[in-house]
Amino acid sequence: MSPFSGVIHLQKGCMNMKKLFALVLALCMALSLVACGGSSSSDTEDTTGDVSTADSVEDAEASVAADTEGTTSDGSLITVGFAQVGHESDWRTASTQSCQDVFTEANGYELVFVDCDNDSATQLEAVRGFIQQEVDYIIIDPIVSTGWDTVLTECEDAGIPVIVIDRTIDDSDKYAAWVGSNFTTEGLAAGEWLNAYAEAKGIEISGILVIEGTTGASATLGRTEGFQQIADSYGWTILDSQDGDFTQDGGQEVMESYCKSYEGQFNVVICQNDNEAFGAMTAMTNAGVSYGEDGDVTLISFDACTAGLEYVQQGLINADFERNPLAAPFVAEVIEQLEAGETPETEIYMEEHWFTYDETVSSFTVDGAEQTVTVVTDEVVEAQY
Ligand code: GYE
Repeated sequence: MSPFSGVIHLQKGCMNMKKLFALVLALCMALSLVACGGSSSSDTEDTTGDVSTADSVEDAEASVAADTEGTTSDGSLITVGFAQVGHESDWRTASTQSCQDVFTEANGYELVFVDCDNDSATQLEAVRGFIQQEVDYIIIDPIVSTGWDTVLTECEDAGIPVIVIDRTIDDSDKYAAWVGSNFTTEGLAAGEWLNAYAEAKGIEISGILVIEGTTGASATLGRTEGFQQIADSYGWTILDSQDGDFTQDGGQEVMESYCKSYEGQFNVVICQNDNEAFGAMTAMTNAGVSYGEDGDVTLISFDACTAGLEYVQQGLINADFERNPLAAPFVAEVIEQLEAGETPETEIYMEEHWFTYDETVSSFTVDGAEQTVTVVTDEVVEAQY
């Protein structure tokens, strides 16, 4: 990754007429105040002061909240273009909401939001549209992990810093920072939890079916890779692994076909997000296959959104591996650092938790690192996104 913020600031200063005009206006106002004998402080706050790296969402949120009026030295709003993946899941809704809550006018931002409807061409178009609009910053949650270098070079040439959130870009380093978590770790955790759970319950894993997320998404690649590593190490059989596109309909469709093709051959289903799990549950119920705490199938999911955790609490999903969707406060902090001419961390990791319905497995290890498992209670559900 290339922290090219310094260069960008110079270029931004040269090219952004809107800001230049606002600066001239602010200077005139300041001069007229001095002429009247008043102080030079204004309603708008210069927020280009020191910003520390957030240790938690709360810290980052507090930092954003503290800067509620005008975040540039000239008092103009900071324009942020966000090329969002789409609206395919509960997780996605929470991610969008996080940006809409943080990048408000009250916080000194103008948000230009594009829902790319899970279409990579639309996402590239959205980014090019932001360049034309001369936004100040671009946020991308990349639908797929490749095909980015050309458009990111265009952003760099235009002097617009890009901040990548959640999914990763694997074929370009032309962005200022990435905020997210490690998908492979999520897959590894799911695998090691399953091993500990099967041992504790005396379950012999007969066959595993995986419902993958969108093909080419780093979320899919990492979760698949992590779980596969564990399956290989314990000699488990993965019978099939098909794309459910991170949607409820996709999960249901794939599970319906699995129930027909692999009848009686599987006792573990891995859904790479909660919405797929909801669809798979419907398909299994319709096919007379029981799942969860008292069922024949151990059902594992990822994301841990509120609805997912409710099913975990009821013992219908055995375990859920969280992905934190609340990246926006961290992104705001990155923007503040760039505004201040500082170089942000290039990789910012958010904390995540693993959830289950009872104490059967309260901890396990991944690559020697101790992992704790949270039992879902009403309070846990309520606190979730
Ligand atoms: O798991 C899924 C969403 O990129 C982590 O995308 C995200 C994934 C998430 O549609 O629900």
